[in-house]
Amino acid sequence: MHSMATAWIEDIAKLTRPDRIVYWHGTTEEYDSLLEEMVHAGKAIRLNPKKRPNSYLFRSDPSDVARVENRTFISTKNQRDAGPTNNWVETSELMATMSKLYEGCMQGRTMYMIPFSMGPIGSRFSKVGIELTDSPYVVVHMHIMTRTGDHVLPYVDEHFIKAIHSVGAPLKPGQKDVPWPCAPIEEKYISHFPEENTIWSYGSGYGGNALLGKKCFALRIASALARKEGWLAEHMLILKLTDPDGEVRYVTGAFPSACGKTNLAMIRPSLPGWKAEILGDDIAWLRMGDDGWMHAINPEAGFFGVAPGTSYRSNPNAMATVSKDTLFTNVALTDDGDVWWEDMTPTAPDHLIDWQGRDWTPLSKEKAAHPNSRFTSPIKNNPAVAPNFEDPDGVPISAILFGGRRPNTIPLIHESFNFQHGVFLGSIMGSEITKAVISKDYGKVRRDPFAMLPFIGYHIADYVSHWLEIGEKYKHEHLPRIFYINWFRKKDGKYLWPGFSENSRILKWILKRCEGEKGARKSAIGYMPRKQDLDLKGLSISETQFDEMFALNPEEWRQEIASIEEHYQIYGDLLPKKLREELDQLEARFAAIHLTK
Ligand code: O2Y
Ligand code: MN
Repeated sequence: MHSMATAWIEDIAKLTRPDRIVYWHGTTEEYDSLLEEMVHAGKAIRLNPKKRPNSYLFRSDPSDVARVENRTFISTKNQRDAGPTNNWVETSELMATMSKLYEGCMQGRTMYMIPFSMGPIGSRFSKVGIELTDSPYVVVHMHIMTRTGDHVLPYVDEHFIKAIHSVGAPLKPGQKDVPWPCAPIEEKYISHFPEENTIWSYGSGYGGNALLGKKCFALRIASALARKEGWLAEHMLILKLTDPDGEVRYVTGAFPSACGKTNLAMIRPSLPGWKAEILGDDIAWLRMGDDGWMHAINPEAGFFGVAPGTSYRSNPNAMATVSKDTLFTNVALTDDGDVWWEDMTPTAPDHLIDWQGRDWTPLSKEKAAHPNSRFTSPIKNNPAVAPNFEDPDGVPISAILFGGRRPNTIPLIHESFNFQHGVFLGSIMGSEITKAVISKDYGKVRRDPFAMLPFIGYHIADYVSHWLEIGEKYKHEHLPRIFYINWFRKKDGKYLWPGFSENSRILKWILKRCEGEKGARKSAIGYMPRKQDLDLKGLSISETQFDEMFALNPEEWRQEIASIEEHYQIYGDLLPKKLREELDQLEARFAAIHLTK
């Protein structure tokens, strides 16, 4: 162990005062026995091994069910460096507040020391960290989501990421523990110190708040590191596509939530002869390779996927992945010891135990599984995992896909004019605010630039500038082409595009464009396919339907430009000039169409 790591662990142990410290070596035996311990302690339920081998169910406290953005902080010395999209507290002030909370916070508990690698161990792309946590739930999840254990230790040097996590619920001598200890909302802190390579999390045991390798490290801290070191840490899937001639290409894609990102990452193409394999469903680290291509790795080793909505129809590969070796959180339990969630099957079972441990029938008013209930499975269990998933050099990226859920305005697919215009498309990404969210903003667009709004670990203006600088620096290299997708355009309340496995037809067009094939017309917003450019064989898409999917309605675009203008206000004076130029040019192109009419 590096001496800096030893000293740090000793300091944190002195501060938090756990009853014992356990070093996680990363073996299957430890994993099995920790789960056994949790089952005995009433913190986990072993599922029926005949139905779901080597799988467990956890139920969280009802108050601790998701990431807590209003309790998530980017702490820097100067507020300017965190920017307008992050909650900021000055470094020494936040450290003082949290040190007070950490004092004795692990009393009565075990502190686990988990060395972990984000990315294949030893790859030049990868980064290592150590998470100290008093949650056995976190330990078994980190075991799946990252590469953990002794084999990481040789790579721990002075640059390791220091990640501390406590559920914030010390136990007095003799005090009985609860199944899911956590602290009240106002005491939760998910704090990031990008200038110190440090994450301090307190009070929540759930997902992104507690599995610190994921959003905290691989996105927020890594995005700040990436800026310093000249690469990109992005909220993107990585997909490998092989055409019928055996030609292999890779794409990455960033989408706001509820846009089918996991389904696309696990697509089964409808086009004959095409194969899709998955490298990642959530996070990609991208950097230029020596071959002049931008390469991507997935820093994670597991999926932490949303369960509700996942079914053999929507995502058969996900269903196969979770058929064994899976940890479930907040889904329902069936009478035969298996799991269930909304839309897993066309009809619900007659009786379940819901995510809060209560009897449930189809007549119950509440959902059986929490809407943010999760499955945690190793990526290698996905039947379509790419065999080169562990390649330490990553994979060369042909295209970057951006997108959003928009019932109007945005066509099914368009390609940016160039990389800079592609960065503009990333900066204006967003989805329509739906009825599901009761809000005065219903029908407006919620912008989520690069799907990174909650995950940029520094000033958003510096983030988009960094993208633009990458474009400038590597303009003579093989930069990925950038596309914008909207699977969700509607007419009379009905989706115009069938989606799911038919999306392979759009992927085919994207790859043809990357190969330099013409197959497109220039429009005011970018390049779009004509009907003859898309492989629509076997689909019945009428001329009218096609035109509706690609229509650019001038009035909708007038509103869109105004809405982008409004969104750009968050940058204040710091909006990069190149983005302003792109918006002005977009407006001018629509004005020119108007004049020619
Ligand atoms: O609520 C949580 O803690 C999970 S959030 C999450 C999990 C997996 C992948 N992406 C996300 C996200 O919020 O983007
Ligand atoms: Mn995500």
